[in-house]
This record gives sequence, structure tokens and C-alpha cells, in this order.
Amino acid sequence: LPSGCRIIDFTMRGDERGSLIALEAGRDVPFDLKRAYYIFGTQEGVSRGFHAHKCLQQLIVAVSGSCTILLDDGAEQTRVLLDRPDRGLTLPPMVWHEMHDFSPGCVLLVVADDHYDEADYLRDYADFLREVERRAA
Ligand code: T46
Repeated sequence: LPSGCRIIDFTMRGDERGSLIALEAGRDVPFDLKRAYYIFGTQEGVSRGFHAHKCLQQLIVAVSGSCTILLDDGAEQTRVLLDRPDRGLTLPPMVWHEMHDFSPGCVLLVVADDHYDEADYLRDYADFLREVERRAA
């Protein structure tokens, strides 16, 4: 996995009624949460993402269904299957990510350490690579 990307297995609060998972800042999620959003109803054959963040830290969970996430730190690409509601993937800044192969009914829950800010996105791959090089210099 790219540096800063981590798989986190959540504690299941299950009983005979079913399951519950809680995401608490500093305990289950390694940053303070300011925002949650969820992605659902993705049309068949559609891919999403295709950007990196300059500063934002996020954690992504397939709470239902599955998809593949491609992670790219500018040097290497890794594919991770998100297919468990009890497992999250941290998405640090400066990792280009693309979500592919959405299963029907896939619901992705994402928590983030800041509010939505379009200025934090690098949506052009060449710009992303330039920023990777600038930060390495
Ligand atoms: C990310 C991946 C995993 C808002 O107005 N507020 C929000 O909090 C978000 C996340 C999006 N938007 C608007 C911006 C666009 O007009 O919703 C629209 C769809 O967003 P976008 O095309 O960026 O969606 P994805 O699925 O490509 O990317 C999203 C997140 O934006 C992004 O931060 O890391 O999921």
C-alpha cells in the first residue's frame, strides 16, 4: 500500500440481533472527523474518483457491496478490494484514487477530517505528478 494508506479492521458490536460498528475519532479512525458522506446508486460500469487531495485525510468503507479502489502515489499503483463493512482503508493526502467495479447496491461510506473544499482536489493527473515531485524536492 502507498505510505499512509492503512487497512483498519473495526470492532464488531454484534449480538443476536445483528451487527453494529462505531467509528470514533482517535479510536477507530486515526484523525478527527468533520464530515461524512456516502456514495450509492452508482450506475453500472461507472468509475469515480480520479483525483488526489492536497491535505484531506479520509477513511473509506464499503458498508454494503463492493468495489475496487486503485491507489497511486505517483510511483506505484495498488488495487484494493473494498468488500467488508468491518474494514476501512485510510486515504491520506497525495494518493491518486479511482473507484472501479462497483457491485450493484454498493454503498461507500467516507469520513473526512475537513469540510468539502474543491480547492483541495487535484483532478488532473499531470498536476498531481507535478505536485508529487514538488513535495519530494
Ligand atoms: C473522494 C472520493 C473517495 C460536495 O458538494 N460535498 C462533498 O462533501 C463531496 C464529497 C462532494 N461534493 C460534490 C462535488 C461534486 O459536484 O458532489 C459532487 C460529486 O463529487 P465527486 O465528483 O468529487 O465524487 P467522487 O465520487 O469522484 O469523489 C468522492 C469525493 O469527492 C472525494 O473527496 O476522495 O469520493
